[in-house]
Amino acid sequence: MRRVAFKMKLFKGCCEEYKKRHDAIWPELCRELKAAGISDYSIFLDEETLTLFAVQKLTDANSADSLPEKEIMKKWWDHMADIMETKPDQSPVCTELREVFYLN
Ligand code: RM4
Repeated sequence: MRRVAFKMKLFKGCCEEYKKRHDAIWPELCRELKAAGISDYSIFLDEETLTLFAVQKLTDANSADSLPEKEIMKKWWDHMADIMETKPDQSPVCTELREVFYLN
């Protein structure tokens, strides 16, 4: 098991909408994320900079790399593309972050 963290960026004026959409996240998408070996997945928002900070656990045998090919994942990214920075394929612009401290 390893933990990864990354950041994404929200568009101005979309904080409440982002929270609302995640409060209503599709159960099928959650199942797909978990099946890919993701757990303990949190996304925090810095309302000052609109930076989304995500942290999650990945199993050693995770298949998170295959998520971009899943229909439900593509559908979710399309659904979110109007409120956050995305790449041409609609997936969010994600920047992986380096861990500099951990207290277990
Ligand atoms: C985010 C973004 C991520 C996804 C989560 C559930 O807004 O789309 O890629 O993993 O939602």
